[in-house]
Amino acid sequence: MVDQNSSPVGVADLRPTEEAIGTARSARRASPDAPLLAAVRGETPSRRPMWMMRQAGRSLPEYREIRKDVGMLDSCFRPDLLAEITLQPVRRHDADAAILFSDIVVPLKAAGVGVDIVAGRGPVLESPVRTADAVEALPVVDPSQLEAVVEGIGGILDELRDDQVLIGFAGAPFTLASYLIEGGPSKNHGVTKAMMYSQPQLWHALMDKLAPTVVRFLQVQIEAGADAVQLFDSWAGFLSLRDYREFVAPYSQKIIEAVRPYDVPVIHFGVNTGELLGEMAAVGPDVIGIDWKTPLDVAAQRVTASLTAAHEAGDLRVSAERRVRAIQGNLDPAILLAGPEVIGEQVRRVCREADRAVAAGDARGHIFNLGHGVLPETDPDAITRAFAEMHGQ
Ligand code: 1CP
Repeated sequence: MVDQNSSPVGVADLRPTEEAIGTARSARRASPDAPLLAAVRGETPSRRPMWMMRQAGRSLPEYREIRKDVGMLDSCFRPDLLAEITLQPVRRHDADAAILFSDIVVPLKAAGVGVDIVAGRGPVLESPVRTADAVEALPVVDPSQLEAVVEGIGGILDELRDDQVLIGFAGAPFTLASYLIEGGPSKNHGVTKAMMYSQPQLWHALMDKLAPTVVRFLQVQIEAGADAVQLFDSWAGFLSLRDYREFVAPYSQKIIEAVRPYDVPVIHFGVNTGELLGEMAAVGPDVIGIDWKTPLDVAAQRVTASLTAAHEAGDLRVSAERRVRAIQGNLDPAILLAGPEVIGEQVRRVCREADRAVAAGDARGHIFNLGHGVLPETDPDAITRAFAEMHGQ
């Protein structure tokens, strides 16, 4: 097996100081016994923790109301709005975690990159990044450019109960790079993959440039008090295992290593990643997020098998004691459109599959989530019912 530790990523100097680690520790407000944190440690939580990707946002009328006259990215730099929007679904559904209302392009915008979020479409770049000059010109975000996020997090922590955690997040290298290279949302990520294959040096230069921005965005959130972070490589599932391993994994690994000293759980998630789960686990997250296509017990078993094989083959990334992690997932978001009976049955099925994974020793705990984000047309009451159903078991 290739030694994955010799990658060229220069984020090592971004490892936090003792002072920064101390700042983060005293900023966190959640109790260590909060269900999500207990589940990650493999203890029995007071209830099974649950949150939903994209729980903040489009499905809620109170969100549409507050965002009426404010652009998406503008709202991410208004501390009052980002706090309020983050808290709306937590109040409404009694979620065990708040996910920071932000976007994966926020650190790029903060750093001065010309990017906007176009309604109904997603992030759109003023000029795509496709040349060595463009990569060279790409700024790395400075923490001082993210002060609005820090202030917003303060407002969130003031209101969360101590059994509720705040999850910060960042986009991971492939997903972020795809928006930069394509210039906007893409169906097949063709331009991105073509650059990877035909100009690998340029690809690696872009990854080297992006990784410190991702690390800093995560660090700012953790030092402001985030209790956990999720690294979203949403579109990594468009890659083959071989390409993921060569072009993406070393960077995700370095990013996770750079935030590891804070000792907050790191969740790693992508869509269509059935083939990549073992490799995504090998980059070092505490929790692996699973999309809705693979049953949780099957996914967890795959992760164990893959990590065991990697460890036995001498893969230095995988130590013996880091083999078993918590799993997060994985109700199909479309189930929330299917009526109360189906929601109830399917919530119970996902829990049974997670319990099988834990019983088999393939996971220490389970965080209930969707297999990707809430669909915008979802009835908020169906979401509340799913939370109540899950918590009521
Ligand atoms: O006007 C609006 O309401 C815009 C819709 C919207 C929202 C609510 C966008 C545009 N981003 C967000 C917030 C957001 N984005 C959050 C916080 C809210 C929450 O999760 O509850 C998070 C975690 C993200 C992260 C994000 N943005 C990802 C990774 C997660 C995922 O869903 O896979 C990705 C890929 C993006 C890009 C993006 N931003 C917005 C859209 C519509 C998209 C996807 C576009 C595409 O299909 O490529």
